[in-house]
Amino acid sequence: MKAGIVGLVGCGKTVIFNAITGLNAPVHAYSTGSKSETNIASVIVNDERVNFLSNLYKPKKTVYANFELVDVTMPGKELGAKDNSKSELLNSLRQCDALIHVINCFEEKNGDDYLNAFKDIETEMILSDLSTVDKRLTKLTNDVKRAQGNEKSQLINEQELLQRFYSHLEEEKPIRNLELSNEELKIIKGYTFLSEKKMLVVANIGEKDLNAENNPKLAKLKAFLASNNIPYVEFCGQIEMELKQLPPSDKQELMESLGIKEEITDKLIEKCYKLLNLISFFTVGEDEVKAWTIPNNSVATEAARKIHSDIARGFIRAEVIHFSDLVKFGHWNLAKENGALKLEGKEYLMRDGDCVNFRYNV
Ligand SMILES: Nc1nc2c(ncn2[C@@H]2O[C@H](COP(=O)(O)OP(=O)(O)OP(=O)(O)O)[C@@H](O)[C@H]2O)c(=O)[nH]1
Ligand SMILES: [Mg+2]
Repeated sequence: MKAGIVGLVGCGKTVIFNAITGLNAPVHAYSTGSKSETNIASVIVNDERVNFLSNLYKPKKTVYANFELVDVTMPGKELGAKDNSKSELLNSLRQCDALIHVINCFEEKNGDDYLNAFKDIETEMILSDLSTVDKRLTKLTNDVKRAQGNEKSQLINEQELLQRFYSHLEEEKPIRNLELSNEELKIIKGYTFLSEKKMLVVANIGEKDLNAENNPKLAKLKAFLASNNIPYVEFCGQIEMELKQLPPSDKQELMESLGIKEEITDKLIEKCYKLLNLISFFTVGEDEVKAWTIPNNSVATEAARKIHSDIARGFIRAEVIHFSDLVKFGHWNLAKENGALKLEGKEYLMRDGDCVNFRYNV
């Protein structure tokens, strides 16, 4: 999974990036803020289940899922400023599966500003999509004229859908808010609309607001996000970044004294999994224990394809034991003897925590 961090200049994107990755990328005060800089890192998805399986099998290799994070500096104060670095920036965000939208709530401002900050970025993404749709529609007008038969009707379908998008975006509404059928989703699969991406909002709060419950300054932003079904979390980026640099024992102590229950990395990754409706399955053995990430509602062949297209192509059966049964019986064979192993076919709906051995033949 790949998440992109967005937000206005100096809102704490790089601080949050550092807090998640434990890296030390230069923050705004030390960077010029005028040129576009990109920080990319990959963090391991901490999963107790993988730890357990690794202990059980003592494999040569243990592979956790990966969470890739992209942080880009907003060039210039003016978000609307037209320059190449901005389109470069938006392009790197287009490649992401989800967006983490950071809002500066650590500086003293009135509550409206937080919501405005959110809307500024949202508008930027909407305008970018509007321009994509506009260009495509212009091209489609010509293509539709030339095309015939089946191709023509496909292009007309696309045209109608994009016209719907256009009117919606023109009202400054994100594509995310439109209800789309599976057919429609298929049509736009090749596009990477920013305002369609699932988004998680991080209120980057000040140190002194750390344990302030129902902070009135945040009320307006929270109400807006709730009514738009956009998930929201609060972090103090600065403290989280400092925490990450500490040795584990000191970290635990400081977390307790500050009343921080869960580390930012785990919490954000968990939220992103939920946001994208992702689940994990595991392959286990003496050679390797590995976690795989797939969309919820994937069937067995889709899970198999994640490993290798050959396994999906030559799929015979999936031998499945759920993680909880492996814990219960403590051994694959014991679980099998007790009837916990199921032989599943191509259409089997994968569950979060399935441990799978694919039988295939190519
Ligand atoms: N007090 C306080 N300061 C913070 C917090 N988060 C970020 N800052 C400060 O705000 C400034 C900007 O933080 P950055 O993380 O560089 O912001 P950015 O969004 O990456 O900025 P650009 O990349 O230039 O767009 C830095 O001086 C940080 O130290 C916070 O939670 N509390
Ligand atoms: Mg930055």
